[in-house]
Order: sequence, then structure tokens, then C-alpha cells
Amino acid sequence: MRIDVVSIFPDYLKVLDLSLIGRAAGHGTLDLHVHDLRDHAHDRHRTVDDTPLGGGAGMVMKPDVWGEALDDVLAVDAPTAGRQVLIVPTPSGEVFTQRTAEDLADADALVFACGRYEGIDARVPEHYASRGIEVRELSIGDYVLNGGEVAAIVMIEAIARLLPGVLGNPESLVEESHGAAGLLEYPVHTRPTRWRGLEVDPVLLSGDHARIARTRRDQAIARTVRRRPDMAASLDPTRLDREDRATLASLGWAVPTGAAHPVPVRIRTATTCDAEALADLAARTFPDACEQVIAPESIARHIATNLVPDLFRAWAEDDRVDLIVAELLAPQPVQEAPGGAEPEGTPTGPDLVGYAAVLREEPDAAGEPPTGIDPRPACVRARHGQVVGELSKVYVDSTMRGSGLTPALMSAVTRQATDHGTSLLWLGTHVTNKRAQKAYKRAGFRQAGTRTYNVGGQDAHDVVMIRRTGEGQ
Ligand code: 6GU
Repeated sequence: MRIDVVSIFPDYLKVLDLSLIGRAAGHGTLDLHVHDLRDHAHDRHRTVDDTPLGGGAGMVMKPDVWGEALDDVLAVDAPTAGRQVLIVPTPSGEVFTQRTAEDLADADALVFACGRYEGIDARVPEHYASRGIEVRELSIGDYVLNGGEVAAIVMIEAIARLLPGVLGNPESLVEESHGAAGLLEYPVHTRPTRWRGLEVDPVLLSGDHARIARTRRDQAIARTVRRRPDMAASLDPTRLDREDRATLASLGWAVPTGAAHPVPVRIRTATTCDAEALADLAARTFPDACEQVIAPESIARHIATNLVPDLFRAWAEDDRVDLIVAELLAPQPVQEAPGGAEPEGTPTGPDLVGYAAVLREEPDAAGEPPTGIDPRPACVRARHGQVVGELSKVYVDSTMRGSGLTPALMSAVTRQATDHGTSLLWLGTHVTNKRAQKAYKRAGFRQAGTRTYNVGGQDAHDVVMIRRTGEGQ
């Protein structure tokens, strides 16, 4: 690649000779030429600037001087040179990104026109564009430098390292920040494994490449979410696997079914203010769990009598209940009513898309389960001495299937239940609901027995699954 730089400070560009870019120039991968703009200023003072027409602060670089300089290096009317791009570094340009670098690395020749002062007369880029030259006015970020030289050096380094043969190890390009994954790079470590009291994650020393890759990917996701929420918001869901989604959801970004990008969610402990929204959500999600086998009337009766705001209000107030909700923070805008009026009956309050609850029961002094109405199936009741919690259970709105919210809610509620002393979790889920059983298995549950459960007057057959806390994830 040939690179020409025109500047009133050609010495500025000497730093390029020091770096790997200089070595590339040595091999002939890069053919770098720096030109002094003043060679094209012909008055006694070699003047390159003048006051702005229309008034204003500062000075503007003269188009005649620039025209003569650029005519010398640009292949105007000579389309034989391959792809040549005229780059004008300016804080008012389009932002130069890794994508821009990748695009420009593809060119055969780049010409950088480095302006100083208030910039170059705007007719200069306009003129060359009208003569068929590809012109890019580019900024390296949202701040102002005194001239385009440093920006040109930045762009040249970013472009040149993408050229074949410039980097010693082309593997370095695969996983770096701003790569195709849309994630920042994970934190890196080297020996010593313990330094000033700081240990590296033992996974890195395990030799288990799949686990290392998973840990690094989770760290890349976590870093991106914390440092660059703008990048998290524009992640491409087609590049996110199940575990990526679970990690993202636990960090506050869920991918709704079919959505183009993740949306912000908050996973938090429920309060009594969530009761109405929780009852709505429960009514929406409960039928998914058993609609193939239970009569719709029974389901409706169960919802109307059990899954009511009062239940969730009682749960939110009961310290034996760990109740976690997932709240959508950027609700889709409600379809505006005709005439621009506020649509009537719009539900206010939190936009809940998932919940999980653990109902904890303490054993009595003898380690026996509490007496009275004991809803626990026999296979669970037999486990003496455990603080048993019923996971009752993880429900996610159908628009959030595969969003990562289910595992995120599961780990949030499990963590809280464990903190509150629960040592054994159990749940019942309908025998036909294989999707749920698979999800619970992934979360470390295994089948322990069956039970019969009454749904609105009709018997339902459930699989009972258990998991000791502190196991698995
Ligand atoms: Cl390309 N030039 C100048 N002068 N300032 C900048 C810039 C360029 N990019 C960000 N700030």
C-alpha cells in the first residue's frame, strides 16, 4: 500500500519510522511518502492560510495551495492506480472505527491531507470528489486536536497493522476488541500467577480449553456491558449462544424473541408494588406450562383463584419467600391511539417479563418437616434436616423465550434462597412439559419422583425435581 501524507509539519510523521509500521515500510508492504505543504506556497512568507470568509475566529487553509499539493499526489483523471482514497482528518468528519480501518486496508493508495487551524477550505474535498476521487473526511473521536497529523498517525497505524505481513502474529487480530463479535477483549494475564497478592483465575491454568474459552467470553461480555453499554445495545443476537444470553441477562441485557438487539432489563427482588403486574404475568405464563393437558376452564379457574395480586403481595411481604422479578427497562412504545390521545387502560407500573420464587420451610427442632398442611411431595419430605425451598417457579413471558432470562432468574433466586439458608430446592413441573424439564436439568436439577397437583379442580401429574444449593452453577 502506498501512503502519502501532506502536512505543514512533515517531521511529525517521523514517529511512523519507529514502530512496526516503519518495519513494514522497510519490507515494502508499506510505501510511505511525506510531503511539505509549504513547497506549494509561492509567496515570500510561504503563506498557507487566510482569514475566514464571512468572519469568525482563526484561520482557514488556502484551497490554491492545497490544490497544487494534492494534484501532485492524487491520480486525478488517471484511474490506473487501483483504489486511491483521499482522507481529510477533521473533528467534523465521520467517526473512524475498526470497520473504517478494515475498509481502508483494502485500498491501494491513501493520501492524507492534514489541516491545521480551523481546517482546509471546504471546496478542496468537494473538488476532488467531483473529479471522481474517493474522499473521506474522518474524525478519530469526539475531541479536538490542533491538527490532522496525530489523527493521520492513528489511522495509519490502525490500517497498516491489518495489512498482510505487518503483524508478527495474525492471530492477534482474531479476538481483539472491536472485532466481528462486537465485544471488547477479555482481560489478559501472564506469569507470575500470583503478583502482589493478586491471583489469576485458576481456570486459566486448568488446561481445559473449552472452560477457558467460556470464562473469557463471559468476561468479554461483562466488560462490554459495564464499559460500553452502547456496544451491548447493538450486539447481534444471531452471534449469541445460550450461555452468552444467560450471561448478558444476568448483567441486565435480554434478547427478546426475534429482536434485532438486546434490551435493558433489571433483575431484582419484588416488592408489593409489583403484585398487580405479577398477577398479569402469571396469568399470561401459567397456561404455557400445562395447556396441552389441562382443560382451559380449569386453567382459568386456577389463575382466577390462585394467581391473584393478593398472593404476590403476600409473597413480597413474607420473609420465607424469595421473589425475584425481571423488569423491562425500555418498554416498546405503546401504539398511539388515533388522534394522539393517551390510550385508555394502559397499565402503569413495572413492565415485568419474568419472575421466580422460592418458598422456604424450616424443619422443626427434631429435623422433621413442619406439621400441618405440607404441600411437599413424599420424595422431598423424606429429606430430614434440610431447609427445603420450593422453586415455584421460573416463568418467563413468551416474548422472552431464549432471551437468557430463565437461567438469569434461576441463578438470582437460587443465590438469594441460598443466602437465606435454603439447602435443598425442589419443584414440580407437568410431566408433559419437556422444555421446562430440560431447562431445570441444565440448572442442576434432577428428577426425584412424581406428584399429583390440583389445577382448578383437575388433577395434574408433575415430575418432582430436586437440587441441593451450592451445587452446579
Ligand atoms: Cl481527524 N483532526 C483534528 N484536528 N481533531 C480531531 C480529529 C481530527 N479527530 C478528533 N479530533
